[in-house]
Amino acid sequence: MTQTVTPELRQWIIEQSSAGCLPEAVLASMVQAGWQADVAEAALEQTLRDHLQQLGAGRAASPAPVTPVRNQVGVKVPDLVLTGSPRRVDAGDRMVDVVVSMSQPRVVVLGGLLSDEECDGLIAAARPRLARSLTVQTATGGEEMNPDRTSNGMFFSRGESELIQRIEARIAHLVHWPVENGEGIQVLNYQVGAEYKPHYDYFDPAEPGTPTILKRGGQRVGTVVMYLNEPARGGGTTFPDVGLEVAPVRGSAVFFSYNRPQPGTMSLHGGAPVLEGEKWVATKWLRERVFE
Ligand code: PD2
Ligand code: ZN
Repeated sequence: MTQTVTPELRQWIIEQSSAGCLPEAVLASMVQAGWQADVAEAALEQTLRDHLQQLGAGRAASPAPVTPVRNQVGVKVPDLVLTGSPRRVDAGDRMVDVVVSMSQPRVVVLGGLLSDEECDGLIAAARPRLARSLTVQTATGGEEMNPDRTSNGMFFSRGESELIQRIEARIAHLVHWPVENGEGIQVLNYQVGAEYKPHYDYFDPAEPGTPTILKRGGQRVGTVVMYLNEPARGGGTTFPDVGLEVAPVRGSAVFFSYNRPQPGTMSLHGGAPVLEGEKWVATKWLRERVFE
């Protein structure tokens, strides 16, 4: 049976949201009241979008919608819910600090995502498995040694240990994205002089190998780079389009998302050369769909 979205329902959605109810809570109430989840979600998104547009008619800029946004082909992207500008957000098993939040590009810097023990545990488990980093070669769909990336790295399998499971569950909770849509966590080690030149994490749609890569989980739509130690100088994560550099602070992380595989997302980013000391990071890439 098709359910029709009535003006009364739209009014109710606006009232709940204006009273400070999070979109997730409004959605849950609608489903509990008998609305089909997909109908309820579409009604919620459309109503809030229309409402924001009306509110924004006389204003300079309206706030970005807090429900996961969809791109032009209907793809949702991972995101944190930062309605009301909270200082800290719930990551399931711990609270995490919101240090910086930027909408374009979508970038959120998080403090205290990992404990010191978790950082050390990741480094210890990764160290014996390090090899010179490869990158996915979009020309063929294979992997290649990339001179733009002079770090050593390794991949954990998803869920391969209790520590990995715990971190994956925390990220999934934080950015509202299923664990199953994540690639295995990658750990990178940069020595002095090593860097990762600016690049996009999504796969270039113009490259011939991209369709093959996309068969497994679709596009990358978000990235979490977690800092496991602190180089004495250098090694920040840069976003050249907006002149932003995120300092590698142990236990903190930078999350960024890109709702379409295009430079217009301004998600160009790089790992600046390490000038003193060494740098350890763990990267989690998030895909559109289940990544088997
Ligand atoms: O290590 C970094 O700061 C960094 C920079 C850019 C990591 C990545 N990209 C990545 O793993 O994609
Ligand atoms: Zn990257």
